[in-house]
Amino acid sequence: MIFGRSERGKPPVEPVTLKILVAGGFGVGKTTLVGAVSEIRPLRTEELLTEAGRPVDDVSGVEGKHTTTVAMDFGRITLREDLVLYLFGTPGQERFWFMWDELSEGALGAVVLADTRRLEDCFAAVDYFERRSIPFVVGVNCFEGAARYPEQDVRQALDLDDGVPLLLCDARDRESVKETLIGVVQHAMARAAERRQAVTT
Ligand SMILES: Nc1nc2c(ncn2[C@@H]2O[C@H](COP(=O)(O)OP(=O)(O)OP(=O)(O)O)[C@@H](O)[C@H]2O)c(=O)[nH]1
Ligand SMILES: [Mg+2]
Repeated sequence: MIFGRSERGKPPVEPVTLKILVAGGFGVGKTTLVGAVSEIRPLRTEELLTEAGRPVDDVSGVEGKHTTTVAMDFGRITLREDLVLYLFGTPGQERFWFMWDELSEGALGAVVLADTRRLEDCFAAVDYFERRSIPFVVGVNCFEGAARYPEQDVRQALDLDDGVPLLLCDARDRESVKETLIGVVQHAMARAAERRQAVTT
């Protein structure tokens, strides 16, 4: 006999779905991060990096990189049976940044991935979310061979507000990425609660 979902004891739960952006500079590991946690085959829009793009596409530090995201990455992860995240990875190269406004529509929050070898590449992403008051955390993607700096130094270099969480992560590791995403959700929820309180007091 086939049992319907509701007959197996628990009533089906309609999950809350939240939209999270994964942003940061060129080649910092955004596509890798979405691919590491997505439970569906991630939608990717990769194009080959070409010889013609060499002067503008700085691959130093990620010499093994042959493709780049031209529109977005899309993935999904169920954090709890009642909480599903839709992940939107942004294109890293500045010439595709016109996509960001579209992608950030309705987003709960964002992860700005940073590579400590090229921190300046994520300044623009930090600025972008600060200006629009979109809650974000900074995820320092720990590439092998990259020097580890004290948290305070990284915060200072990025000129981060004290309230912005800085988390270490490995974009290739599912558990590590999951923790970072939980960090975004918690931070965004806390920010929303603060705002509600500010309105009612
Ligand atoms: N060693 C190491 N390599 C990584 C890590 N994360 C990503 N990579 C590699 O770095 C390269 C860049 O990763 P992508 O995920 O394509 O970066 P991206 O941010 O999506 O790049 P764009 O879309 O072009 O901006 C790939 O070759 C990855 O295999 C990491 O944590 N450690
Ligand atoms: Mg990408």
